[in-house]
Amino acid sequence: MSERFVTRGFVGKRQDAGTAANRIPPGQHLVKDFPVLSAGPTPRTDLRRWSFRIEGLVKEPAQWTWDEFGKLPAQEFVKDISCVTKWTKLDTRWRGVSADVLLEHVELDGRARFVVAFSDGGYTTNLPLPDVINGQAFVAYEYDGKPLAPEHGGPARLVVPHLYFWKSAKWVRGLRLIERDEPGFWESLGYNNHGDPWKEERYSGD
Ligand SMILES: Nc1nc2c(c(=O)[nH]1)N[C@H]1C(S)=C(S)[C@@H](COP(=O)(O)O)O[C@H]1N2
Ligand SMILES: [Mo]
Repeated sequence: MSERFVTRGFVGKRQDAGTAANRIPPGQHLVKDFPVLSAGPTPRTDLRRWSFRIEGLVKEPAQWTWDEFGKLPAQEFVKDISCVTKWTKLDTRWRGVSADVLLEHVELDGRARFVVAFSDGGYTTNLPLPDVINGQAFVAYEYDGKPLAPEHGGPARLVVPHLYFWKSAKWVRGLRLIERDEPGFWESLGYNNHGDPWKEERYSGD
């Protein structure tokens, strides 16, 4: 009787662990907390002066103030995230605006192939345009039902959950469309240009 109980509990736990394990990319471990990784100080931008911009290879740049950005159609996103320093966090819950919605406001030049996300403080990261569209990237301003904390990129950050988290630019202020790829901050310091955690694209040459 009690033996059966133990067995059932054990099987149940194993199934849960198995499901989570399928969601952890190679070489990563699960965390429950939310580590902060910033290359410099946390910028504090006055929301009255904040704007978000889409520029570069577009017919006309698009720009929103903080109030305007808050009126764009927003969605909830629940995503697993993986940092190149080997932590993975499951089911992170964000609210923000899909990059698809933002890009609807511009007419892309046919030469646009890559995107550079740029941030307050000077951080940049580069992405191929196909990794930014079709529901794969969003600009988040809430985390877990609360305004995004400054250390995690508030007031707003890019989130690109299918790539290592350095691609998710904190304090993001815009996206620049370009024709030829340009390495961003970490990419020019030896991180992989693409950063797919399932392929362990950690460093240049991986
Ligand atoms: N602007 C900016 N964005 C950034 C960074 C940074 O230093 N500056 N660090 C990147 C890295 S390496 C990681 S792992 C994540 C960390 O996000 P978190 O501090 O919210 O965990 O943000 C990314 N975005
Ligand atoms: Mo990172």
